Amino acid sequence: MTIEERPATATETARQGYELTRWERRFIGGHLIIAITALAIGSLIGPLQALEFSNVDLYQYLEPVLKSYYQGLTLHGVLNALVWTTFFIVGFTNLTTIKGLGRPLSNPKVNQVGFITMIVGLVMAAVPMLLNQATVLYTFYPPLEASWAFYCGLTLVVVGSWIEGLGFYLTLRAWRRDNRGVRSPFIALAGVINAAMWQIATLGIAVEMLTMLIPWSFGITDATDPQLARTYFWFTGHPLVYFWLLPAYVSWYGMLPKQAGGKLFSDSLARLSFWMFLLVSVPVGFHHQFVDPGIPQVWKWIHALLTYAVFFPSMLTAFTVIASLEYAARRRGGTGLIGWVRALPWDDPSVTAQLLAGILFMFGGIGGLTNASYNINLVIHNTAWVPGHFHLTVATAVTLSFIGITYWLVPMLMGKQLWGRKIAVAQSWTWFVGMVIFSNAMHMLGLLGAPRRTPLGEALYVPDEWNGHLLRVSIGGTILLVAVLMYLLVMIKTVRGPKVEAALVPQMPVAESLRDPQLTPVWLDRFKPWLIAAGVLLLLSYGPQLIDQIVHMNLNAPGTSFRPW
Ligand code: HAS
Ligand code: CU
Repeated sequence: MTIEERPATATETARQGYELTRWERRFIGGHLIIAITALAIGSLIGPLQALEFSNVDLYQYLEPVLKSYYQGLTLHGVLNALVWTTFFIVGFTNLTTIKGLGRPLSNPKVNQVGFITMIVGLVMAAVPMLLNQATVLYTFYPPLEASWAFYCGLTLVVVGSWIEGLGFYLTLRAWRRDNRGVRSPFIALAGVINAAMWQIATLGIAVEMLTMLIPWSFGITDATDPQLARTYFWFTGHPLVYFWLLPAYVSWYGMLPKQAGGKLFSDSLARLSFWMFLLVSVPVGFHHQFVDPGIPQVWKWIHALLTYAVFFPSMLTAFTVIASLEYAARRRGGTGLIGWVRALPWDDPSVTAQLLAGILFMFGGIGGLTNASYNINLVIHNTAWVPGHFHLTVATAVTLSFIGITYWLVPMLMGKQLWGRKIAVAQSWTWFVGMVIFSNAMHMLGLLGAPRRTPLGEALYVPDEWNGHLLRVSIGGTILLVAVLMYLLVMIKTVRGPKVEAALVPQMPVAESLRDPQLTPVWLDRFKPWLIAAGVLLLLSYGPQLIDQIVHMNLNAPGTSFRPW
């Protein structure tokens, strides 16, 4: 079958011709510097945990800095899962808004204020973490209690991301006013949908912080309710994973096809999947609380069903992105049912990173469905299976994709060339191999009943059958350390490399769609119906149970700090 080509429209060409100003490059770059620094520190701590599983205790040598396994685990989780992701995503959404629309931010001061707020929050949260005053892991469940500065700092990071989100929305609105009747460019629209989803999602954590954790940590209230806090947390905690994932999807739909030499297979399906995420990302939080007492089964069951619904847009994504890739590969001469895969540009580190991220995400997605199945969840909940799952998702689908994006983005922002392309390709493969070993072993350990968040190397109850898997966790973790070091080497060398002439600097890849986006139905370009539907669904799926928990609030976790580590 041949698919008819369509030339880029004049408006598409004009938008893509927009050159970032010096301020814009520095502003986006500022987000990336913080993100990559957080990734570097966070991921260097990861192997300490992985090696601990084989009884290699490197923590003892770091005693002055890291007081315990749990302080390391907190830093690892917060820096990698919260800081690296959030700063990268907000920086990247600045880029997709500006370049997607082909115009500057309408209110750059708003974004500046947002960014500064995020930085202030980050510093406030980092200090107590480093001082062992916030060893509460990245989920900060009470009764574990952190210093007030940790809670206030994280709150400010979220508030800063809201402010930047407002800046994106205002820019899109200004563009729409000037381009009535024109479909919003996909990458810009998708970034703003993610920001909108994030604003709804973080209401849970905002209420948790403001009404529970912050007053509790200041001693204003003398006890708190761990069950209610967990419900607020997962209201935000589940959609948080899609806040991480959707920017990777922006790249998979909106950039990767271009990098592979093709086009986006379906603009409509791409938009539909983003709207579906806006609709069903939030009302699924109870799938993290299947074993929590105090939440009636019927609500757990409703959220289990809705989780199957949120599985659907990822299936759409798998179909559309792979179709786009196949189209690109066949244009490059690829043939065969599967053989076309070889014709993809595997020598391009940015492409390789994202393809490998996508391949592992298929397995992460299958594991997600396992988790979501109410009865099977009882087998894997709180076991090593869960970190096995999220290292395929956030630590690979998302992180390796973001790494792949930086392979063109950092040189582009700096007017340089990527240093060590071959090392960068090898870096992605190293990550892939390390993660296959690590995450498979974690999944197996989980099935055998090994608990998560436990220094198993010290545990006295480890049966012999765990030992092989524990060793593989350490081996996988060590390979991942090598991959991180390779990434940092490539980044540092690139940043320090010489400026090159414009023709050698990578361009931002923006994939056109096969069909003219003007043919995409209008209802896939409108916020209002989707926002209303999302609000109604949220009220129905959380409202009654949340009210019940608030009315029956049980302040049973004492105010005296509970700090075991
Ligand atoms: Fe999850 C726990 C269910 C996706 C992250 N998840 C977690 C935790 C994290 C996390 C961090 O229902 C632990 C939280 C904690 O600390 O307690 N998860 C799901 C489901 C999905 C899912 C149903 N999770 C994610 C994503 C994450 C993430 C994405 C981060 C980014 N998860 C759960 C549940 C739990 C859970 C329960 C609680 C477990 C418990 O008991 O504690 C789905 O969204 C997955 C859908 C994915 C797919 C895959 C589609 C495949 C694609 C790849 C295409 C391939 C390409 C490459 C492009 C259907 C799109 C082609 C390459 C070529 C060469 C051709
Ligand atoms: Cu979830």
